[in-house]
Amino acid sequence: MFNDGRSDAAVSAHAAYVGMGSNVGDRAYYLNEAVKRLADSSGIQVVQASAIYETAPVGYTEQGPFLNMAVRLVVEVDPWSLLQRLLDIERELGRTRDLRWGPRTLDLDLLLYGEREIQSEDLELPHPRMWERGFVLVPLSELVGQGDPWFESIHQHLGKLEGKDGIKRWTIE
Ligand code: PH2
Ligand code: MG
Ligand code: MG
Repeated sequence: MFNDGRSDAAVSAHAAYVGMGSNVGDRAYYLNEAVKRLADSSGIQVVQASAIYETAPVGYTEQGPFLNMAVRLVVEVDPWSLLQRLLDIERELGRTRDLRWGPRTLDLDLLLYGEREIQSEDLELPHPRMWERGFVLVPLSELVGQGDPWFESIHQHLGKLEGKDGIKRWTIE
């Protein structure tokens, strides 16, 4: 059968990491609900979740603080199907796209998928902006162990980051 690499016809299990953020409404509800919906998705297992962090907005700063976290998945779907599932969950939970980098109920970013490096119109892996973002790397570093192919890069970039002080462990108010 013709396989363009996007079909999940013969996809085996891969580790994948998703960064999550919310800064509108009941932020913790959106994050928890997203984890549940991911876990309920076929071909997707949630194997570990980081702590939740409260983080100062980066980029467009005239908006409220975010809650950010990351999850480690084992998936048997291809990267594009996983991305589509993330976009569907964002939409199910009320995400609208008004302003790039603006306030959002829920943002789910596919960060890493196995060792894959992909540059396509709809998907770039690793996520192109993750290396400069403490709100991504701090939770991600909880999940990526020493044997992981991305461990060194994550820790190198974390070491260079300024502004990690805008990132605080969050507990229920
Ligand atoms: N997401 C953005 C832009 N800025 N800042 C924080 N602290 N957390 C985010 O998740 C975030 C952001 C675009 O996706
Ligand atoms: Mg994002
Ligand atoms: Mg996004």
